[in-house]
Amino acid sequence: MEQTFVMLKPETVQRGLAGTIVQRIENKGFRLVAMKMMVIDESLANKHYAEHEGKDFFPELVQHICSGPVVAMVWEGIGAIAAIRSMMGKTNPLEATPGTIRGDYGATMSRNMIHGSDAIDSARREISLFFKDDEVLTYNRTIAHWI
Ligand code: IDP
Ligand code: MG
Repeated sequence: MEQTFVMLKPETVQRGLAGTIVQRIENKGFRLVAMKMMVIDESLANKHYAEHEGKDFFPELVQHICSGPVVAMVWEGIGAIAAIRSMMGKTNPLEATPGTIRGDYGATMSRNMIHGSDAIDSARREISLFFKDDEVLTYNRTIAHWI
């Protein structure tokens, strides 16, 4: 069982697509174990995107992710990290396959709708940046064995 950090970026909230995208991940069968709306401050944005510090797009990236409410979530399931990355599609929405989230709803790199952790280590790191331990829930669903 894996946990992954997923964030719906400000453009997704502004465009009224948050529910649609949450629905897609729910429909796939993954379990939502934490969720909150928040406005990210610059310090958290810098930490979250630390691997991109120094790149030319970094200042715009940080400025944008702090520009309005986001939806931060933890999703759980077998192979959840890679599977949700696959559902997201390529970073550049113009290259993302139709049927993926970015392929269906995005048009530019800087407004590509969704963030998802790319590995076990980054998932752990990102979850702990955004959520306290007791905000990530443990519960069973009776339909689990049908998924
Ligand atoms: P990912 O979100 O698919 O993991 P990363 O390479 O980790 O992609 O980049 C983080 C975010 O930074 C991307 O989702 C995108 O919004 C933005 N980004 C990445 N590369 C560029 C770029 O070349 N120009 C503008 N924005 C970029
Ligand atoms: Mg990334």
